[in-house]
Amino acid sequence: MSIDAPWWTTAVVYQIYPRSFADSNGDGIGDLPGVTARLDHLALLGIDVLWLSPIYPSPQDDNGYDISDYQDVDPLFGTLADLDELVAQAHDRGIKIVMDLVVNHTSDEHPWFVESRSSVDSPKRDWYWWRPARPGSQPGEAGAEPTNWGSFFSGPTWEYDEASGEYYLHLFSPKQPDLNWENPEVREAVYAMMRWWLDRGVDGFRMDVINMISKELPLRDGDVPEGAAEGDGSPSYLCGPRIHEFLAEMHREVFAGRDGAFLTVGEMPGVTVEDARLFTDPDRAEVDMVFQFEHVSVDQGATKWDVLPLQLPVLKASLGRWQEGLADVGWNSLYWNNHDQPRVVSRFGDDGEYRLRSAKLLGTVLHLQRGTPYVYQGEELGMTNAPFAGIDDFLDIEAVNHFRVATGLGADPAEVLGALRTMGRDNARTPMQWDETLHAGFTDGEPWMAVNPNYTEVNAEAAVADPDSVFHHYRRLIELRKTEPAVAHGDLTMLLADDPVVYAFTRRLGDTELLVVANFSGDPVKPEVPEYAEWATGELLLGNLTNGSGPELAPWEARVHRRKVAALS
Ligand code: TEU
Ligand code: CA
Repeated sequence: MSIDAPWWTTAVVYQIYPRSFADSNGDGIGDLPGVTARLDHLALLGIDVLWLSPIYPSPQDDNGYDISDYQDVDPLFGTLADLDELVAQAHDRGIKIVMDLVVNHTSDEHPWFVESRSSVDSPKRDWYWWRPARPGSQPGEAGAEPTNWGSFFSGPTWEYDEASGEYYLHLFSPKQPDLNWENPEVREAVYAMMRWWLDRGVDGFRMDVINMISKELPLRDGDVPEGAAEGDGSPSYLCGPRIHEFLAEMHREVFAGRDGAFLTVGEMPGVTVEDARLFTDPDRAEVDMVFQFEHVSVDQGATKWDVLPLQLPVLKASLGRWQEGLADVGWNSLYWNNHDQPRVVSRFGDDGEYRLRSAKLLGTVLHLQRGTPYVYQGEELGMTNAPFAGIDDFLDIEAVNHFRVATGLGADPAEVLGALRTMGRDNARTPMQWDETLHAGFTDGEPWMAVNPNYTEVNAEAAVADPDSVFHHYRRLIELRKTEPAVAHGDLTMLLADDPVVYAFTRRLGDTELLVVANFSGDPVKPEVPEYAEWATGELLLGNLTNGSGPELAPWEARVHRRKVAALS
């Protein structure tokens, strides 16, 4: 069957967080030669694209998401020559490279910001968001900030610059000032930089918080949620009035008319299905797909630190709505994990008795949906959250600041720590577990962050050697996307919406129908799927138990059945 669809509809992307992937020179920090040396692991897994988290020169306030030079490599990670070598070696294996594009903000040490800050008359003053103190207040005093917004990393979004008597905007850390995309010079500089990377041979971009680049003018106070110290500025900066215009312009200026097969994915906190249809409609030429956040918020309350138990029907309703919403227009990205999320086997699975089985189940449920799956380093091993003993074990700026501010306001330290252990980004950033030697084979030196002690059991060498491992299950899932067209291109129908433990859906393309059934519990269950007895005696395309059969699913069992049906005309 020949299907006319973009190349990335059958692709799988693997995300590398370079600092935690593989260290080649014993300084305890992962680097580019380390990645290159491990490409065969990725080739064996069968992935098509590698997304590299930022490797650019950076003061590392937010582990590289604070960039001080967009057109070089931080010595921590290597050199431009190392990057060229990685691109060449990846391309040799048929793997494309997607760079992280962090252009909502720069580092405060980027020459653009240094220049902007130098004087109110600087030609680059307007490249960032400078504002005077709130009328009637004393510049620099608490409450004098131009708006009442709280930042993602605690505290206000405004930093006072004594020299000029003005404030600059930073939605994230004070070392991450927001660029002013209203200024056409900013946009042109970013597009020129993107073209430079494409000319160098990279294959696309993952665009950091790209739906925050258009701010609604004038900047104004946000509502203050109950119990919060600061206002919610998000209505002013999420999917602002010019966001579609900017992304269409970017596409025109950077990609249009260029030969090659590229991938663009926009990270978009707070994006709705309706917005995503517009962003990913091929006729509008903005981005290929977006990262939405709804399904990774179903276990969170008013803030991400307000941890709620998973309600499977809520998760299914959310992912199901995205499947439906982007069925006829646009395209989904599919992910459980990235460098900002806790490990999914600990979050939605069982990282104890059923670690292997539930990790495979989660992979199955995700990869059998319609969209482009993303695998985050270590997910293919079933890596788990880490046993952080105390606050000193947390290194992420978000965690460190949250602990300081929350406990300063009187929160119980034990409770704050509990939330950090469950939701903290550090869980994703412990070193990749390669083998059972000291520090899991990640480094010959002292790792920048402690290795999860379970590495003696959970590691790549053991997983590759074991045909029943999570690794080989992911390898089969990735292969299935290429060999069974219904996986990439079939339509999707959710089943059993209200079932508290069974995740079930069908996929259909032509005369092929697939059924996915998965038991999200530690008890056996009979799925109430219509005609399941027949399905169960038919073809089992893939499962996470060697001998899965019969009308009942074992604890954390997942099955993919296939049957032939009358083709839809
Ligand atoms: O993250 C954006 C984001 O909004 C969040 O998911 C963020 O990670 C945080 O958890 C909010 O609670 C992107 C990057 O992925 C993240 O690593 C960066 O810290 C952030 O942007 C700033 O560049
Ligand atoms: Ca290193």
